[in-house]
Amino acid sequence: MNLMSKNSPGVRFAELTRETSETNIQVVLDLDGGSRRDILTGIGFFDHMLELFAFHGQVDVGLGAEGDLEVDDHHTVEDTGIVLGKAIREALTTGDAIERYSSVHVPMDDALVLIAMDISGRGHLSWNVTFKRDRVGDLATENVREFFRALTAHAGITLHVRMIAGENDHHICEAIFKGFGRALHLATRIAERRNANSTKGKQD
Ligand SMILES: [Mn+2]
Repeated sequence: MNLMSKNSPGVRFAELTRETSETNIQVVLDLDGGSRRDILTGIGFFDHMLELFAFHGQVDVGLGAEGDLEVDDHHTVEDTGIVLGKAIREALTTGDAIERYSSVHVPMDDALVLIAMDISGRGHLSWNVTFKRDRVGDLATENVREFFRALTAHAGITLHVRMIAGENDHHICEAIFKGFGRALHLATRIAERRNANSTKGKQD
């Protein structure tokens, strides 16, 4: 699953493996990639969502997860969030000042969501989304929140996800994952202005 060359200077890149009794997950991430993706979690709809995140986030992602799906999808989805969150935090350790803040409104047919983020170093998720169904494909809709809760906690991102409209759960999920990708892309751009994101002159 080696998608890109490692140790190139200035590349905002991370490669992580996390193994527990419940899951075994590997991630490679390049924040300045070109949307190359190699994603397999064993949960088809979740793969579809992670593909949309990578495409709209303009990041290269290699992700393989083997989880205890015989139990259910919870551990695999949550632990994928943990590892992806850690990879985002690690890829941002080049010390470059970044824009840090971003917000996007993303429509997907009937669905419309607001995604607002602050790469503050503090993990926080504010979630205002209601689904109609318990599952979309083989992904439990309750675990979409668990994914973002785990990711934001380990990435150190403050994230607000607000569903403004939406009838179809597939569309709502697409709007959320596309929106998260687009917001992450904007917030991780190198800042024009030095000390761009805090009056404290450092990440506060
Ligand atoms: Mn779709």
